[in-house]
Amino acid sequence: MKKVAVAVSAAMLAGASLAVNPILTHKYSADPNAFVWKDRLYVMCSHDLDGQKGFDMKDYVLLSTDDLVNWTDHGDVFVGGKDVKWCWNLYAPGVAQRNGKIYLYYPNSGGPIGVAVADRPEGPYTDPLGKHLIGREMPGCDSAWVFDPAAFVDDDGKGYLYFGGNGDTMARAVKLNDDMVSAQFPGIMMKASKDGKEATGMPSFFEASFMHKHNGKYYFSYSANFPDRGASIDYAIGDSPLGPFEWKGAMLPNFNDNSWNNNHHSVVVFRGKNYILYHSRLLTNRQGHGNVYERSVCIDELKYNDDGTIVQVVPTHEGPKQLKPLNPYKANLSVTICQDENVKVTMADVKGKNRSVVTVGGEGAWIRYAGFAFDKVPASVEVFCRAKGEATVEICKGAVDGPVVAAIPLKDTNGAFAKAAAKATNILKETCDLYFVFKGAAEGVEFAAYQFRK
Ligand code: FUB
Repeated sequence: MKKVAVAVSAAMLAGASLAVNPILTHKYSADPNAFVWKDRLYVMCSHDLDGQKGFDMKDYVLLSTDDLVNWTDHGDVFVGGKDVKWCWNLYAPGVAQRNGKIYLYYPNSGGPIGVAVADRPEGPYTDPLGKHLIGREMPGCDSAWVFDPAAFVDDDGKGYLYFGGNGDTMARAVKLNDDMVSAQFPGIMMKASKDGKEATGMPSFFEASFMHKHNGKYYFSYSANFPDRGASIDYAIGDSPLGPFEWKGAMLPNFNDNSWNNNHHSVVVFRGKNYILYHSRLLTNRQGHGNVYERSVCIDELKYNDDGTIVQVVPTHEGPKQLKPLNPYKANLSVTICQDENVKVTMADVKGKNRSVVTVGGEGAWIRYAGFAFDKVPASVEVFCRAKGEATVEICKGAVDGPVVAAIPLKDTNGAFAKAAAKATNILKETCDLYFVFKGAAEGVEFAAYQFRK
């Protein structure tokens, strides 16, 4: 990704340091499908390519967090043409889990829809059918766009797949069989009544179907169309996964940071609170690109009124509060990041394991890790890197030009990942953010992990 034009200095931090939206700043991401796996929040996202001029996405990027502020970039976990042979233009994904397996539903652009299976969100994924699961030719699946799959497994274990696009009568659902890789036909048209009138379709339905359950009620949400509703995320409430539904209006109206362009969302409960994930054009706009095809995923809290309707979401730059601090004394992955500049996340062989690591773009690149709790004054800190020349990892407190906590010299590591360490200073028993700033011949340095020592 091109360098962010904005440098974070101590003077700027008063406002900027609090902002954790968008949740990923070294690549563009869109169409977030959030789910909880083993008490960790995961988000499978479309991966908008730098500078793309249309929706040309080739893979999905997987993020996860346990504190809502530092997000692990697991890399591009599902690649069109590689993990699935017949699909190469990956639009919005949908994820379900059942019997300890992950089911990933994906469209090839505007359709058809396939399914892939894995033992964990990071994959590897296999394509059990070798062809699509849902196509326009299948009974009741004649939506204009057979895309934007959203999977939902009800409390009774029954699975559903929602999809479709481009018209009030184009939202569809199929029941999934227990194997999650076959479905029951015909597909069913999703309908909601509006203003007391009989339901003939989903009012102003455009794309981005999603289903969630709250207090025994079913919430079907979707992006409404531009002419009627300005691509707001609207919703309808019903008593069963297939309706009947009553239209309730916008849960996430469109907004300026999104350049009033398309949106796509999901809703998730994590550690007792409700969240909405959606995309915006905040990062590309901040970078001065203003490219509507470079989207970025954001998260905010979602609240309900007493009558079960949703309090309209006002997108924030701050995002939710950090749920728990980072532990500086454990081995932390370099790719669990709050914000960064001029770095990439790439795959590398680290001690025999194929893992995502940070690759530094050049001198001055930095990574912010938010909210460490130092319960004791640290004596030293070590990083695990692969380097080719002489560089320094400068760790600064609170800002890229904040007090220097450590300056760790890196030397040529002869093609392998190796430890480098330095004395730690300037840290008390305190909670603070740390910036890892790369100096010297830092371009190409691969950074895997770090750990403070007491
Ligand atoms: O990301 C490509 C398409 O844009 C998605 O499939 C739609 O929902 C919209 O977000």
